[in-house]
Amino acid sequence: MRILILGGDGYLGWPTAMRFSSRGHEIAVVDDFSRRRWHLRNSTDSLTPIRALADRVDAWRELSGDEIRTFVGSTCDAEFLDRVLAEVRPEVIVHYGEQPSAPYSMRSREAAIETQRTNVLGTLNLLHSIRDLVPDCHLIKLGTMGEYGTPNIDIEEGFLEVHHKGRSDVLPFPKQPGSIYHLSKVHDSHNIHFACRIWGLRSTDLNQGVVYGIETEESSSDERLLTRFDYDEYFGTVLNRFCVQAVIGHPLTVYGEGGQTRGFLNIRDTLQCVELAVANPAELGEYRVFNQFTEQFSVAELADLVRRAAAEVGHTVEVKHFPNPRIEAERHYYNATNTKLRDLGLEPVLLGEELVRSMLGIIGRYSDRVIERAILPTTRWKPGELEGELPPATSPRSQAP
Ligand code: USQ
Repeated sequence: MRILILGGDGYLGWPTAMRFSSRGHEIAVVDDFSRRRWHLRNSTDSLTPIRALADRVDAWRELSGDEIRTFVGSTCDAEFLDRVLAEVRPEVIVHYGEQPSAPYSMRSREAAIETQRTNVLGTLNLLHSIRDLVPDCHLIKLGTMGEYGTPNIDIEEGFLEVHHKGRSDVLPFPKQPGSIYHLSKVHDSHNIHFACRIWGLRSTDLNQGVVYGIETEESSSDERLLTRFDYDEYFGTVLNRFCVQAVIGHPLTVYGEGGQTRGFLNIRDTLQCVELAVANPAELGEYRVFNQFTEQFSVAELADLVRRAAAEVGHTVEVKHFPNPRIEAERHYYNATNTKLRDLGLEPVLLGEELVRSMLGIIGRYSDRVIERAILPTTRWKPGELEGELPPATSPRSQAP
């Protein structure tokens, strides 16, 4: 198949490109290197020494014999996107090309606007390009479990059967996201659903949980193929951050009580899920949602797991509760459904001490690259709160993205 991957230079996009290429598909990637630029502005970096996209593609060609085409540009640029779609004629588009960080989206007005412009308008632009150039194409869009928030009822996969005053319907599940970033994904979902209902496009919205892990089958085969691994306040996800903190002897940064519960999955399972969505496409006119996570954990449970696994390989780890910079429930009900991908054949890689120990081992190889300054949170959901309890935030003006 001809598969176009948006955000193909990223944490998940690059391993996805290699996976589909290794399966014999024709792969093209789009990226505008915004993640690399955000890091440059913050003076932070990936833990793993990632190569330039062109070098990765060269290394992949040398090792696999397969070509990955690259297009450098933004999803917000209509002319660029139309040109790429007209040239590639994709049968599938996997869309990771968004600003993915909740804290980044909350750091300033400029960052909030940049996040929603990139995510909401970039995707709206894409929907128009698909409608006009490749209307049969299957759009696989990375959404997030955070769209639902933490309701006091079970979370269903995108839709809820509602009985109201003697009538019933299946309606989009109510959304209560907790950041401007998560909110941008809610707006995306509405726009994509609309495009499927009104224009007859087809899409799978993968409401993904928090991803952890470093290596995939392809990326571990040669150091030049490594994917990025973020651990900083903005782009590091919680388990990846805890593992880096354990290796360098930094106290684990549990925000608040640590009862925040989320769905999690290994990076290897992200690839498996996207492959399953490609192999089992949505029908024309269909908008479907898969909840893409394999296990639920609280933040405190993860901290304890990392502490125990690290102790076995000689790291003494302190778990510390920091004042929570976010506004979120720290003790709540959480029970989310995730049967659709399992029904399609997902075989999860489950999290345990052995897996954490293997992550700690890989992180240890690069521990001299850790920038410790990047670890503690400085962005507060409500500016002015927690003054003096966390490192001082830079003034909103100097935080311009
Ligand atoms: N947390 C800590 N300590 C830390 C970092 C985070 O206690 O050092 C807590 C947060 O307060 C939050 C939970 O861990 O309650 C998860 O935080 P996170 O930064 O790992 O994940 P989140 O902000 O929710 O965003 C990440 C990805 C995003 C994706 C989302 C899936 O960055 O792209 O959409 O996970 S989900 O969480 O299911 O919405």
